[in-house]
Amino acid sequence: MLLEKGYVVHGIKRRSSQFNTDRVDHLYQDQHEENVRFFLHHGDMTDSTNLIRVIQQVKPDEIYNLAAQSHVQVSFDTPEYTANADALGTLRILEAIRILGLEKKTRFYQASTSELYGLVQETPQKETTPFYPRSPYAAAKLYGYWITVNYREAYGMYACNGILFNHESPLRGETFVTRKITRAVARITLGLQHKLHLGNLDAKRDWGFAKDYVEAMWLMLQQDQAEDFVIATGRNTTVRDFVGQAFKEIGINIEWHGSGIDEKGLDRTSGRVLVEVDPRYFRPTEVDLLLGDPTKAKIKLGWEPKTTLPELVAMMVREDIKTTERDVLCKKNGYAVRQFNE
Ligand code: GDR
Repeated sequence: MLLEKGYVVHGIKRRSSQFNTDRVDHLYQDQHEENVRFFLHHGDMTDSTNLIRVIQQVKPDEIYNLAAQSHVQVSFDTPEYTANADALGTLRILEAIRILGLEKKTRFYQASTSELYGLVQETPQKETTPFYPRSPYAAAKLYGYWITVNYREAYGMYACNGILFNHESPLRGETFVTRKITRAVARITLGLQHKLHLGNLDAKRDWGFAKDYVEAMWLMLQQDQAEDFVIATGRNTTVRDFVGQAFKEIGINIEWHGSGIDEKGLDRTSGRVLVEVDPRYFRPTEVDLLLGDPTKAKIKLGWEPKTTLPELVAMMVREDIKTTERDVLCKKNGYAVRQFNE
């Protein structure tokens, strides 16, 4: 979106022994050509000196801090790393802006999250709803939220929080529930997978389309004054319903049988079991229900979501079928394809 708006964009990527840029490869520009507008620097949210150096080199007008260990369940396994990257990482960027004297130049966007609401205090959730984090991820993000507010108030920085509810797209990481489902639907229909194993089917999420949501992030940095905003659709759905909608895209009607860990989703026509519950995916503390109220964003930013959930599900299944067709071709010709479907 920023490239389309004519921005020069600098991103930070972590070093890995393999290429890890799949999701931005379509934006790649050969660095030897003229008028390159997209750059990637090696960096890490746990390394202050690195962040200071990159920000010193680039002197950005806007920083979007979307970097995080962002998987809620993984944060229970790696709580300290999550706190380091997500909480202290946010502080490191804010401090870098201050150390470099960029307080009046650089505007800062913090990717805050509906996970802050955690245990339900009020629905729908809005900017004034109290927070109650339910995971090491959410607790780390709580620090990120408040340190952003504090730097705005203490140093007059243009720093704001977008409290974004779940936002999905065909580029979503494969282990988040929506993409796990749409990818499984594609792989099941093309014969690369037999079943889909999921955790809590009753969880309700307010799912929107990431492409609509990035427009809101940008708008938040174009105002006269920095403020915090909830970005959501105002509608929610259970994981179970999402599964049903995704299978419908390939002409399968799912019928649910049993309850709790014995619940199963069957293909109504063939009777074949396609979905099973695996308690390994249950979280020690769960966020049962998220439903956002985006009224403030509508009034002050003129922002509204454009894409409905059925459109989003259809898009994700369609794209996963394309990728899976490529995998099927590879497999047929003796090349290895990715097996992980966790
Ligand atoms: P979430 O997204 O935790 O809301 O955080 P996720 O898609 O991981 O889970 C949504 C809900 O689905 C339930 N669930 C499962 N989740 C996963 N990942 N895998 C499963 O097999 C499964 N089965 C059921 C979960 O328990 C949960 O209730 C996302 C992340 O992108 C955060 O970084 C971001 O801050 C918030 O959205 C907004």
